Amino acid sequence: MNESHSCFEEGKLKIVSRVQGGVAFRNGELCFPKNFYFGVATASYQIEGAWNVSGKSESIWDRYTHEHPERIFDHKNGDVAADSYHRFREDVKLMADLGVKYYRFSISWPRVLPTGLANEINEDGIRYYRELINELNRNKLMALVTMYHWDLPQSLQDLGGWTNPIMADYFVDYARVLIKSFEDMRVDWITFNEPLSFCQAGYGGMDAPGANASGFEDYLCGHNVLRAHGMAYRMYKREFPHLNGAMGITIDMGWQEPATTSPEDQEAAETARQFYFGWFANPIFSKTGDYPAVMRKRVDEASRQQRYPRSRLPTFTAEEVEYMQGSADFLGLNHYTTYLISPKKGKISPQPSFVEDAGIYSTQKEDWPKTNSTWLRVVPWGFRKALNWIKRTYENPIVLITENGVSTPPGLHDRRRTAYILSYLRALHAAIALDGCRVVGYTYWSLIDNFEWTRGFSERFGLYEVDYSSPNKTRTARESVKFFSHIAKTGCLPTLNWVAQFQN
Ligand code: GBE
Repeated sequence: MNESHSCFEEGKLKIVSRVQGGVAFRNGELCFPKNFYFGVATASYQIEGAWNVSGKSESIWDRYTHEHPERIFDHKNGDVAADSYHRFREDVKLMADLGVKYYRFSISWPRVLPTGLANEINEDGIRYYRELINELNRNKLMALVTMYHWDLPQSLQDLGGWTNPIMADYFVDYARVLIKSFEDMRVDWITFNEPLSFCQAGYGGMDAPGANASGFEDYLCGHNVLRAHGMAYRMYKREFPHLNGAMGITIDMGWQEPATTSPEDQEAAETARQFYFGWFANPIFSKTGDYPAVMRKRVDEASRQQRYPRSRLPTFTAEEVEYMQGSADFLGLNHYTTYLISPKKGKISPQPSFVEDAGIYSTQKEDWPKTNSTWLRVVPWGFRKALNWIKRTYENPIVLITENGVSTPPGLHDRRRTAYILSYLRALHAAIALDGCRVVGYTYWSLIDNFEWTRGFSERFGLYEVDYSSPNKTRTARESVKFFSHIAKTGCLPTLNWVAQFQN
């Protein structure tokens, strides 16, 4: 159990044991363990464009942005975005220059299966992703592929989307097509990106498909996504044992800090962690294989008071618990920021909602540094606390940071990005070296500027700037590229003197 091991071996994310030891100072720089890898991330709808090209069908984000431009901050959409469908070779070149070891990207389901179902495979869709993976592997980059980063085929939404239990079977069919199509290549898998985001915001908030049924549909979505994940994982291990690849799920966790040291605030913060993270982590990474107890208790109780004959939170069968429990080789963690939590006072509202069920009130501290995203303040210590909470709560699982990053104003001078990455990586280093958290890699979000969902193109997370007005969607390195590539290439955090050299 204790030997130091690579998580990526022979080009595969082969998770065998802990990455530990080898944490050191070299030339005055703080270094990560030898086999700790750095990567960058994107997602299909956010960068590809080519929304109706070569047999791709409509996704829920195509439909949503076309029918409701007013719900997008700048009234724009991902029809063209950074045009990575045509410019992926350039993107791979950027990554090779950066010196990262892997690329986390996602596959557009409607590009591969235009009907949403496995009756018809769009060969051009498969060709595109095969060429991308080939290009990566040729450049000694590994592929970490997200199967679902929110762009559901509209045809499946028409059947109720993730609220329909049959979706779990359809997802397994889709997953099997993907695994088979790239069987001869070096690929590791993430089933879902941030179920909390697409279930809560998609079925009870502002994201596609724009359903407005929090307290019902978000729970149904979560339920079926968890089933889909568990079933896909078992299928992978049963049908493709020879591939010896890794499969995990990505869950996002902002750190929920109690607003004060009062017992009420501390309890509310723990409830928030269980509702916002445990909802998806508990069934997979805890021994119970089920929803967190506090979530079960609160939603059951609220449902009873609201006179529903049954809880709005569905129940897993014993068989479902069995296949979900332990169904991941690693926990993909997206982390950006921190919140202050206190209990929401007053009676349970007659109107069902996820936030009401959790019964928490969330803010951020005014003096935490702001960024170009309203929701994102710079609180690096929250990262270390989140990692330690995960370590305690789920018996120190293997964690891969699948997203962390910050938006900056347009332009190439992005000292705030450099400062953000440096401070968050120091916190991460402490979590590994001092606290013994088993984190095996760090993925920066994002390689290039992209379509930020309801925030349109107004938020720029890229290490490379994209000039959307230029015909070639020109990518240009920001200052932070020099900084991040030093880290990716050496595995060490540069000193402040080093950083100061190129910042002006
Ligand atoms: C990730 O989610 C996504 O996986 C990725 O696709 C995205 O590009 C990246 O974030 C950067 O945004 O009204 O502005 O306060 C806040 C991170 C919505 C978690 C934003 C939803 C952060 C959860 C809405 N949040 N997101 S508001």
